[in-house]
Amino acid sequence: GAGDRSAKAERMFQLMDGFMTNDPMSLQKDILDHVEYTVARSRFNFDDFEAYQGLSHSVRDRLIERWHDTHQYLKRKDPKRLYFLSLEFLMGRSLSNSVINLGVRDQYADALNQLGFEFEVLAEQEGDAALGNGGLARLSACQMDSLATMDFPAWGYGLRYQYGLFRQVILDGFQHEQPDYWLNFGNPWEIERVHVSYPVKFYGAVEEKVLEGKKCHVWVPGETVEAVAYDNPIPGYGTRNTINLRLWAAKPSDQQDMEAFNTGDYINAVINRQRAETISSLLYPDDRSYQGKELRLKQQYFFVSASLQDIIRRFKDSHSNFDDFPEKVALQLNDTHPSLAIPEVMRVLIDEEYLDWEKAWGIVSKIFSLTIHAVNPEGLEKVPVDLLGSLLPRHLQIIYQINFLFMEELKKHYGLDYNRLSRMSIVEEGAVKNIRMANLSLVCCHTVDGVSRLHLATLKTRVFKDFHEFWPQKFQYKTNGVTQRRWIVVSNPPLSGLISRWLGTDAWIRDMDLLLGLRDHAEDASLQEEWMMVRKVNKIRLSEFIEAMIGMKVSPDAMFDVQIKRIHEYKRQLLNILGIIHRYDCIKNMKESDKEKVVPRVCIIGGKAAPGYEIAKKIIKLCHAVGEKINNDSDIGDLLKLVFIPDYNVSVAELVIPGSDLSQHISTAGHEASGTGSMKFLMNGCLLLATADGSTVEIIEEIGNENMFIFGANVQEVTNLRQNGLGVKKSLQFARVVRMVREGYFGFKDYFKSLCDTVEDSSDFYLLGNDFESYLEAQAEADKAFVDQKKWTKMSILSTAGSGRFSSDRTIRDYAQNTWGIEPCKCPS
Ligand code: CR6
Repeated sequence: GAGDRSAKAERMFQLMDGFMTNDPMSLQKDILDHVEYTVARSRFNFDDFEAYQGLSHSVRDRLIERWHDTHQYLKRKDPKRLYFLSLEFLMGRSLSNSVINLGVRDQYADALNQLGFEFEVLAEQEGDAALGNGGLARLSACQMDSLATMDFPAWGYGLRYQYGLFRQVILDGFQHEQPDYWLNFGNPWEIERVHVSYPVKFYGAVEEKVLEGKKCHVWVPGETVEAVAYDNPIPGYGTRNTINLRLWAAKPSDQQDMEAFNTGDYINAVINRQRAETISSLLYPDDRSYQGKELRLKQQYFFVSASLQDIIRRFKDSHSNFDDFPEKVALQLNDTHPSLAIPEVMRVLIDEEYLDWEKAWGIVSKIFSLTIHAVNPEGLEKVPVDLLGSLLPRHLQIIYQINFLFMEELKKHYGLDYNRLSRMSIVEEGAVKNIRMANLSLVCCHTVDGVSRLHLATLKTRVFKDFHEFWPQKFQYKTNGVTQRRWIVVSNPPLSGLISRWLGTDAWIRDMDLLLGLRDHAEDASLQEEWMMVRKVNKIRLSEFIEAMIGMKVSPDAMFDVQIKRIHEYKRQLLNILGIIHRYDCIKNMKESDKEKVVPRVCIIGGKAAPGYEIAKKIIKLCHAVGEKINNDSDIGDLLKLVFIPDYNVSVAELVIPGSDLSQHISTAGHEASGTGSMKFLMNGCLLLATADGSTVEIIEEIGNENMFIFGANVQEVTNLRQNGLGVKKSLQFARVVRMVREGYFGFKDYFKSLCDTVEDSSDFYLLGNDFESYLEAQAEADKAFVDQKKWTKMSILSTAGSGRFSSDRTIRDYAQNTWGIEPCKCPS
């Protein structure tokens, strides 16, 4: 029952508070206890890694305490909860983020000092949790941080992959993929919940039965797999609220194979059971294309089914019927990956809870919302009907029924407009019949969000034109954001301190709009001086990292020009490299006396290519081949360096971003749905060189054209160029640098041929040739600005000052009000 906290609970509370004190003595004892009893190393003899383990278990205890309190409190209050379903979460490291959000960073640092350890050094021991590919997955992680910080009653649900995103190893300039078996050394940030587990069914057949005079569908599965919960506490900043990210692991089910055991085939029965675990074994490493793979579909249903069983159980704990389900539950689909949740809720309500179709549909149509992250039609998921029908026979029936009713509705509205009906149908007819997951979601979700204003405009006029005409009110956008806790406070402590000193408060850590206050001081000489100092410190740290990683010395006085993100043709790393070749070519042909005017540059590129993406892999090789030439050319010296940072991931980003002067976000306009890397650079006072694509359009509104380097065709121009045939305006300079690659100036002539072909005249789909000239102009502008360090620093301060709108706190507040209908519920401290 609800009631007040019992006397016993009160006593427990006091006791716990007694345990979890944060003075250096208690923390030291706590860390040593964990070294001795949890890690089972002698407290007189342990190394940095073991110290990290002891430390993180000590932090974990504090997380668990708050996490329990939050759950108790929410259970009592029973507010509407948000359930955020995502197949990917790119959490990175947890230690630094946790101690900062818990407000015990300095206490732990002191305690460790007294034990003879340094916090930073131990933090470096932690590996990244890389259960995601790129932007979408890191966005989920940032949003979890904001949900917790703003006291929203929310849960994250996902998959606990045993292998995260592959590690990138570079051999002779080529990318090789190595498995990321990240759980090897244990994971102190998760809590295994062996008793929280649910059976998930696959295959089999649907039988129709009559129960109490009503026709019923009974799905008799052919395979059952158990989903076991692993909970990951997510602490808010400056609040006691600590929410849960629940990830599911697949385990063999006891309900299965009894048959096989009974027939005596013991060995094969055990081996068969092990197969169950493959469902959660690996993350698919492709971030933007979809292949109708059975295992991927199994993953999707597995996590959706387990999550919904959990959510419905929690609801039923305190509700006797489903009438107020929509008042208590909001289900957010992070892209269409979890969209099987829709037919799954219908199935559970109808087949297991015995609601009739209309009633179930009434509920389903009120609880789901969807965020679309894709732009390209190839990115939209399609599942072959045969595959879906064999894996989830009952769901296919339900999807057909939803589609039938939808088609009837459309006919009422449009008459027999068959073209429109076939475009909007959930079922795609053709040689292979497919279920269009986006159409299914659009029909069933009450709200569909794009990830930037431009992205929504594109969706409305292109892929979802028909749906927008039919349901204009369903479509919204929430421009992405990132969390300043991780991307300033954790990753850039010197800047964080500087900002707080100049604003006279650290309240910006929860309210980013306060950064606007920096605008008043942008020209203040002493702020500028401190600002430059901080930037210099971070650049030195980055150059040390580069030297340690690849053994190359770079000068922190040069301009650090950075492009880090997944490698994709549309992101145009190739444009960047061709620009670098041009720069090299210019310096090479320069009179000695002119070289003094050159602004020294260190060009840094990092990112992974999907294992099957040949062109992207060639771009990585080209980067190395060009770097090899430039970096060893004595005519060039320190005027130009090209560095490829291997194995780009969240913790590499945390180090690189604060140390960059200029960052590139140069996708062909209309292709980057939002982009979130740019926001992290912006917050850290790095200037942007960018096209007017995705969220950059909105960044320009905040920072002003004059404080950025914007170039290239805009969306309208891209459309026109493509309609009128490409390659209209191709500069001699562009032709020259492509020819250098083609003719083997950097070696590997045959290998690079197909790469060069992609930008040759009429096949230059991403318009590198068209944008090259204006790209070079923007680069020249950046050089000019950099020479004037006062001007540059002012632009840098104004970048940080204007970055408030790109906090994920703003995004989440908007979702909470306008999509999910949830309110904060703050656990008393
Ligand atoms: N690849 C978009 O391409 C966007 C993120 C997060 C992406 C990117 O522009 O910032 O999502 N899309 O919304 C998908 O993952 C499908 C991405 O990360």
